[in-house]
Amino acid sequence: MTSAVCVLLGEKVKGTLHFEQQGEVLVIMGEVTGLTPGEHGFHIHEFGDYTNGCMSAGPHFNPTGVDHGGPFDEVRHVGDCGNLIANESGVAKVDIKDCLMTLTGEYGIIGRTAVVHADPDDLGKGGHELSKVTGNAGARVACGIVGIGK
Ligand SMILES: [Cu+2]
Ligand SMILES: [Zn+2]
Repeated sequence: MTSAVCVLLGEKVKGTLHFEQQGEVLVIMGEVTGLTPGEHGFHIHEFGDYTNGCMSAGPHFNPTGVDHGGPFDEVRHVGDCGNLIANESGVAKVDIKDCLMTLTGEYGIIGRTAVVHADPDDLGKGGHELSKVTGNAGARVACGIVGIGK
């Protein structure tokens, strides 16, 4: 399996993400619209469960049981993708290359949920009580389950 797809749906925020495994690198490409300009936390959450909307996705995907961090930190959740950056029109181009998460296996994200947040992810460094848990990224404004791609 080398590709996956995710349709993000929220009240205002929408988007499509394409995931491609290129050797050790997982490439995530796509576009998200309807955001407020600026940074928005973006993560893979543990469960592919939408029974109660984005809240059912649970916490960040964290199979190693460590603190929250940024995608380039040594200490991070596998699901920590950092921030999407929306322009003045509320559009964020997604172009992420991650060397930790994969499509399948122990760190596999297929069947889990991608979540976009209302606020910036402080990457664990904000000094807030939630910094080391969620990056204090606020509400879940859109989410979608990562599925097997064509
Ligand atoms: Cu999140
Ligand atoms: Zn995290």
